[in-house]
Amino acid sequence: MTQDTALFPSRPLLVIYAGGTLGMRESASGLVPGGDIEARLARALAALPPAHHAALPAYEVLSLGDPIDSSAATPREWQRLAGEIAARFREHAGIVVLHGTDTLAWTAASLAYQLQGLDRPVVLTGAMQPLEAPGSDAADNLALALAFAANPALQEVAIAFGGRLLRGVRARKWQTRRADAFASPNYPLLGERVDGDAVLYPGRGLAQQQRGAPRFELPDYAPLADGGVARIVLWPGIAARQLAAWLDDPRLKGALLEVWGGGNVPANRELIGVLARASGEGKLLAALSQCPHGGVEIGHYAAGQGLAAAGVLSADAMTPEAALAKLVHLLAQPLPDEERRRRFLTPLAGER
Ligand code: ASN
Repeated sequence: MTQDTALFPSRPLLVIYAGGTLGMRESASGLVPGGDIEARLARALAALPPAHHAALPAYEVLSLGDPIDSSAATPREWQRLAGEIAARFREHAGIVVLHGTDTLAWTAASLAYQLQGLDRPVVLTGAMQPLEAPGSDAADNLALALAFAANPALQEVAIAFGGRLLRGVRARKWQTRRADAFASPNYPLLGERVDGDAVLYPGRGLAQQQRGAPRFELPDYAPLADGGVARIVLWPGIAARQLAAWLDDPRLKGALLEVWGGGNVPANRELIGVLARASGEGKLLAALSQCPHGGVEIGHYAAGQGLAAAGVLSADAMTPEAALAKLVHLLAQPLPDEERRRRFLTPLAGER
C-alpha cells in the first residue's frame, strides 16, 4: 500500500454538485436547478433516521458554476467534471457527483474513460424528486452514495441509485418515474443496500480486475462536442441517402450504429457503400445491437458481412452511452487509426 492510499481514508469526501432534479426547485415554468446546495443537503441528511445520519462520513461541497438540467450536458461538461475530479481527488477519500438522471449514465461512462486506473471511489447519484419534495428519494440516494464513496475497496466510477450500486460504464437510465431508475443490463450490480448497510459484492469491482494506479487521460473534447460523433439507430426501410446525410458530413469523425440482433444490417450494396466510404475517410464506426441484452458478433450471419467489409467495429455488449462516450474519448486523442481501433476493442474501464 502506498503512503497515499494508507492516508486517504481519513480525508473528507468531496461532493460535487453539477445539477439535476435532486437540487431543483419549483418555478413558474416547472422545476429548475436551485442553489444554496450545501445547507439544503445538510438539512435533508439531518432528517434521516438518527442512526443513519450519525454513520455518515464527513464531506465538503463544491458547486460547479451554474447547476444544469443534465439534458443540457455535452462532452464539454464531461471533460470539465473529469478535470475538477483529477485536480482535487488526492485531497479526498472519495468523490460524490450530484448529477441529473437524464444523462447521468453518459457522464459516468465518460468519467470512467477519463479517470482510468482510479484508486478510490467516484460515485454519481441524483434523484427522481427534489430534496424538499415529500417522500423524495434524494436524501436516501445521497446517503448511499456517501457510504459507498467512503469505502476504499471501491476503485472505479459507479452510480448509487435506488438502493443499488452499478458500474458507471455499464449503466443506463431505465425508468422515467420509478425510484430504481437505473439498470445494468449486461453486468451484475457492484453493491446494494442490505439491512441499512452499503455492501460491496466481492470480486465484481475493477480493483480486482485491473489493479488501480491513476493513469488519467484528459483530452480536449471541445472539437467533438458539437456533433463530432453521431448515434444512428437503423430502422427497416432506412435508405442509403439517409445514412449518407449523417456519414458524409465532413464534421463527423465517428458514429455508433445501432443495428439488428447479433449484428445485422440490410444486405443493400448502396448502404454498405456509404459505410465503407465513411470508414475509408478515417471515420471511426462501431456497431451495437438494438437488443438491450447480449452482444454483437459481426459476420455471424451473411447479413452482417457488410459491416465487417466496411470496417465497422463491434461494440459487443456495451451500452450505447459507453460506446458513444468511448468513441468521443478515443477520437479526442492524437492516436493513429489502428491504435484507436485496437483500444475500442479492448476493455479500458470494464465497459466490455
Ligand atoms: N431532467 C432531470 C435531469 O436530468 C432529471 C432528473 O435529474 N431526475 O437533470
